[in-house]
Amino acid sequence: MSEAGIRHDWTREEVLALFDLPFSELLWRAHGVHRQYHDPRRVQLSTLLSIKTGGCPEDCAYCPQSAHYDTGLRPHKLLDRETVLARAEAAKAAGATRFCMGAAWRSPKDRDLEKVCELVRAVKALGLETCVTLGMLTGAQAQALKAAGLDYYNHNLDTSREHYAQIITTRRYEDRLETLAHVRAAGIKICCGGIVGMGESRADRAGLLMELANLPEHPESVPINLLVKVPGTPLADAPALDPIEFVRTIAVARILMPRSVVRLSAGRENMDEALQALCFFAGANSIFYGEKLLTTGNPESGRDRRLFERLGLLPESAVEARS
Ligand code: SAM
Ligand code: DTB
Ligand code: SF4
Repeated sequence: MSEAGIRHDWTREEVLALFDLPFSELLWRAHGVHRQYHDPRRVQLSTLLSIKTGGCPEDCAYCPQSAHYDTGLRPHKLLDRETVLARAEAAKAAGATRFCMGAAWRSPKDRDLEKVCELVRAVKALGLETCVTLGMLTGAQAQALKAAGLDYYNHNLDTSREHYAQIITTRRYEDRLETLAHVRAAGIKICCGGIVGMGESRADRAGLLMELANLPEHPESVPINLLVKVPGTPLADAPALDPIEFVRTIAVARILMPRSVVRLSAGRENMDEALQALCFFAGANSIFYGEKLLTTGNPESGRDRRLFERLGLLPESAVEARS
């Protein structure tokens, strides 16, 4: 069903025309959409934990966890329940409303999925929203996660259809879309976005956002990651993305997916606070919060809290997140 202002038929030309707008014009439009659909003062906070690290058989060129590259990462097997719960409690105490658990799998084995379902139940019982990212899922696996009470599944398209083969050769774009369809059919909310700064063109950035906006339903959560360049990965020396172009990407995502929560995701350690402020103005209303992403660094929580104070932003509280 379509709703006024919500479209699923964007062409790449239309999306590129938004990217091509004078910067202030683009920001003005994006902020207008943002105010129409969201309280511009509110920011949602998600904390990440890598529950299974490294040794992944996939060859994603950006990823420090791929077994194809030597990044000096210390791998570990699936963490136990106590360890995960302690981290979730700490995230809640620091003010996060959602706890996102990531595993470096191509797809989970059913035995592992059962263990993740237990983790989901336990984290949810703390009063946190739950999100997991485990790679490709079957329909039955998505239903099992739903039965465990999972709120969100993260599965990114990562880049445009055309650029995809430059980044990953061990799975297809269609595989990603199929998993997203299983997650949707199971009634789990979708967290799906991508990475910029991987040497892609503006047409690729437009292509990624077009694919996201033209999904049958917009993802509830859209993470926009700026590549974290990890030594040892093929993209370690990717050319830096112009920060203004990053803000444009956030603004276009906001215009294309008005109701979605757009997350200013990986890469904030390399952004100054004025740039982050511009991203919030352009329509970002969520961040990854806490000292670590999955394996790389993220700004310290106290610093983020001070930034919110300086900008007059209000983190969403746990009570609101559940209502
Ligand atoms: N293995 C699962 C998968 O790929 O679906 C889940 C974990 S994977 C690490 C989750 C997402 O993290 C990837 O889809 C990618 O968008 C993001 N990511 C990984 N490495 C990154 C990096 N160096 N910079 C920015 N984002 C990254
Ligand atoms: C997403 O879009 N970004 C997060 C989360 N979903 C799983 C991961 C970012 C990972 C950055 C590199 C690392 O820390 O390993
Ligand atoms: Fe594996 Fe996910 Fe990293 Fe790709 S992004 S190598 S699938 S952990």
